[in-house]
Amino acid sequence: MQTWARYLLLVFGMLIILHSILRFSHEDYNRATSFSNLVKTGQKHEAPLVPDDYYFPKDSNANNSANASTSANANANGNANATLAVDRRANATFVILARNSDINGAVRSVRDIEDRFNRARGYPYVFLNEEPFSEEFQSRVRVLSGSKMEFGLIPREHWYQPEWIDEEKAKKERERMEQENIIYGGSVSYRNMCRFNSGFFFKHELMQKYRWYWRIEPEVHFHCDLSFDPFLFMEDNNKVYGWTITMYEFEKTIPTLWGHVRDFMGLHPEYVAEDNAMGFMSHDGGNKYNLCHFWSNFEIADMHLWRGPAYTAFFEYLDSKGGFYYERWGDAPVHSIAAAIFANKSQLHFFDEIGYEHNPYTHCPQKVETWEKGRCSCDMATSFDYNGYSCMKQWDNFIRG
Ligand SMILES: Nc1nc2c(ncn2[C@@H]2O[C@H](COP(=O)(O)OP(=O)(O)OP(=O)(O)O)[C@@H](O)[C@H]2O)c(=O)[nH]1
Ligand SMILES: *[C@@H]1O[C@H](CO)[C@@H](O)[C@H](O)[C@H]1NC(C)=O
Ligand SMILES: *[C@@H]1O[C@H](CO)[C@@H](O)[C@H](O)[C@H]1NC(C)=O
Ligand SMILES: *[C@@H]1O[C@H](CO)[C@@H](O)[C@H](O)[C@H]1NC(C)=O
Ligand SMILES: *[C@@H]1O[C@H](CO)[C@@H](O)[C@H](O)[C@H]1NC(C)=O
Ligand SMILES: *[C@@H]1O[C@H](CO)[C@@H](O)[C@H](O)[C@H]1NC(C)=O
Ligand SMILES: [Mg+2]
Repeated sequence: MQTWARYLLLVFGMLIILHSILRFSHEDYNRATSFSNLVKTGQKHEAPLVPDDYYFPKDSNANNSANASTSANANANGNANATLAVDRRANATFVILARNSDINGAVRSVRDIEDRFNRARGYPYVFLNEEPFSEEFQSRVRVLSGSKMEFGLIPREHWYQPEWIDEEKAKKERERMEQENIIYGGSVSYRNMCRFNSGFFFKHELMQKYRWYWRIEPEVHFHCDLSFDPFLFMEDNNKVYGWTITMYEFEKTIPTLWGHVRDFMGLHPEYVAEDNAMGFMSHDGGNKYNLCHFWSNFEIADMHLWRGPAYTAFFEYLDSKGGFYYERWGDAPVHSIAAAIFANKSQLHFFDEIGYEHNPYTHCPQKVETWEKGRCSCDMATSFDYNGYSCMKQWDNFIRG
């Protein structure tokens, strides 16, 4: 044998020995490299996909909406029932909360959603801010789309810390959380934002004329062509809350939240849906919260859910406890827990088709056909779904029953 070949063999042998040692001594290493994990990419969850009926004819994205519906009638795609979605439009809007300083990120997000979806659909936008949007902000996003765009000022009482919050106590808690390095622990404006997104955005006058919304943040990315209308799919199928990423919440931001949720459910059993999704968030019948929630920087949802009596009472109850300021409750756990208890589990929908990125995480479709159909720019292998910090496993188990 050649000398180099012998060396190669030796190195290879040592690698195998090292691998075996690591396998037995490090559980994580074993999990990350086991054969089943390495080949599993592509066929993990069995999430139901949006039926072909909802896909537009193939060329509809290349045209503006008026022409698109003309070609749709010709049924260019050969879909048996493409008309299910093409000529209809939902009572829906995009909603983007942003500061004037978020302008570049807002432009990128609108550019993405226009290219991947809305150029062919023409849904309107509502931008919200606690300060007036600058002329520059307005003109730089307006230029991106022919869709209607409205720019709203948030009423003071929907945004700022209420008078009845004990500022001395709130300040002490902020300082403590900052010392503990809790993300945004010292920020008042972040708390205003979380409370606004939890209880007020759907009350804004510009939002009143709509039933459905798609929440978009500055600096997010849409990685796949969306050749179906998620609003219509949700409306037709009695869905109320759509999401793409689910993960664990930092417990230190919500120490007392779950206790208040339990108390509320005790006070108002009439609001709790029969076939709810409590089992996704608690493995002991609701006693302990497993911290799973939907990442609410992406949401497609029915505002009837937030405007109805159950959520209205729920938000008022939580708000009265002061936890948006004394702790740092996020709109993500508040919305998620509410959707899980006030809606039936079949009304919560995971959109595998929607490639979505909000730094640092990306959801990329997990089926090759979906990824190809969407001409996705994301890497399936780095999708967040089965990251150790994701709650997708809990969702799968819950849905499987
Ligand atoms: N008008 C306004 N919008 C805000 C303010 N703070 C946050 N936002 C918006 O609220 C949304 C969430 O804020 P982010 O700072 O992105 O919070 P996050 O997504 O939890 O954290 P990041 O990881 O930093 O993105 C985004 O749409 C922001 O543009 C604020 O003080 N005023
Ligand atoms: C449809 O497309 C044609 C040619 O691309 C264009 O001239 C026309 O204005 C479009 N129709 C509408 C209603 O936008
Ligand atoms: C645009 O729509 C017209 C029908 O109005 C269709 O004939 C044409 O092929 C479409 N263009 C593209 C690029 O798909
Ligand atoms: C298309 O869908 C509509 C609405 O569900 C239904 O009434 C119609 O029969 C369907 N048409 C075909 C050809 O399947
Ligand atoms: C859209 O929904 C809103 C809120 O439910 C409602 O007030 C409005 O009348 C609806 N518009 C249409 C055209 O159905
Ligand atoms: C949930 O499902 C039950 C039984 O199917 C039904 O009675 C109830 O109205 C549903 N609740 C909602 C909010 O749709
Ligand atoms: Mg963000």
